[in-house]
Amino acid sequence: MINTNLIIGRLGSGKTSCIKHLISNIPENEYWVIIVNEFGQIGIDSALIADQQESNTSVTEISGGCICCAAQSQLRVTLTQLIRQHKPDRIIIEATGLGHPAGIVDLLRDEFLCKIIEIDSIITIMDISLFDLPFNPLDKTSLLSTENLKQQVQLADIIVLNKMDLAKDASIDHCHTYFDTIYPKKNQILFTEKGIIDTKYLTLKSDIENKNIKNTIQSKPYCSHSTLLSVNNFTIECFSSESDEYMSFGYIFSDRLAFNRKKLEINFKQAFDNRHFELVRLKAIFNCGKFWHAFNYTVDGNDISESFYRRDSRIELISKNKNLDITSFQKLLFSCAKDLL
Ligand SMILES: Nc1nc2c(ncn2[C@@H]2O[C@H](COP(=O)(O)OP(=O)(O)OP(=O)(O)O)[C@@H](O)[C@H]2O)c(=O)[nH]1
Ligand SMILES: [Mg+2]
Ligand SMILES: [Zn+2]
Repeated sequence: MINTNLIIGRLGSGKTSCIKHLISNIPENEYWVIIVNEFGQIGIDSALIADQQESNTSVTEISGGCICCAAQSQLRVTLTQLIRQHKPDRIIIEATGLGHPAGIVDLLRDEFLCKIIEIDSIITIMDISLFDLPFNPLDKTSLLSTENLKQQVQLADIIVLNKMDLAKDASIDHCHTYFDTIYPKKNQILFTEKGIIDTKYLTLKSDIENKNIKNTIQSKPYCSHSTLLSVNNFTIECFSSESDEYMSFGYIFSDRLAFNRKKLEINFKQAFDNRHFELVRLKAIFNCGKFWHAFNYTVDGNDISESFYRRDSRIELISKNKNLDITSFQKLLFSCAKDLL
């Protein structure tokens, strides 16, 4: 049986940051397998994690929909192959923030996977800003009232309240008041920055057997398209997909194309400010000439860091506007590489 942790949480809450920290503190003599599930088809997180990959970890990506529905059979095959190949001491699965966490737990406990997977602590990472205002159970518009967040809280053995550097004074009090109403009580509630938690929390046994949580979220079929564009002799792969209330789209460019970092920043900011785009997430890695940069944008902040992944430039965006005209974003993006003009 392989000890397995599931890390869940909303889009951009800090799941990948947490995993990056955990693998830099992997106990000696252990080998870990990390599986990152991404909603879009391109996948950026596994490249970011692989950036600092240690020799005692392997990172695999399952992109293109939630692993409990669209990518279910892929999860079974991937898990079996990785276990056979690496005989890992631990598997950590990062679920997509747009998936169905209870469905993933059901899948890990199905008659086939329950024979090889032992579920250790399920960790839910939440933005502390969810508690900027006190939670009012009558307020149906509150994010905490959504089925997805309720599921994430119910499933968790450990709650990680992340982005404490952005916390308002009252947030911690509101948060304790909220968790006092949750039964059964959580094993641990941790307050963090950058999702930094001790690896000891991974080894706690999950209480999931004692919970009867059924996935009540109906998923719509996941449909995706990919095309190849040729611009000035450069081939560009374009992807788009949609499911439930989100759509994602993105591009992969040749490593030979250089982009202007300043222009990218200006255009990304403009796109986030543009109401029509309704962007909720942007992740990218770009060849910016001398350096390669990783761009990581959420609705409440962004950061840009140097990237050691240099195989190609890639970008993935998630929008709430399913009628979004992607070509207007595409124009902005292509204008950042002089060889595409
Ligand atoms: N200010 C602040 N930013 C943070 C913190 N933790 C993570 N971030 C930033 O939040 C953004 C999203 O972090 P990720 O770790 O990629 O979040 P994620 O949950 O893996 O995102 P998805 O996989 O897209 O759902 C990045 O720009 C991080 O640098 C924190 O404690 N404080
Ligand atoms: Mg992530
Ligand atoms: Zn699903």
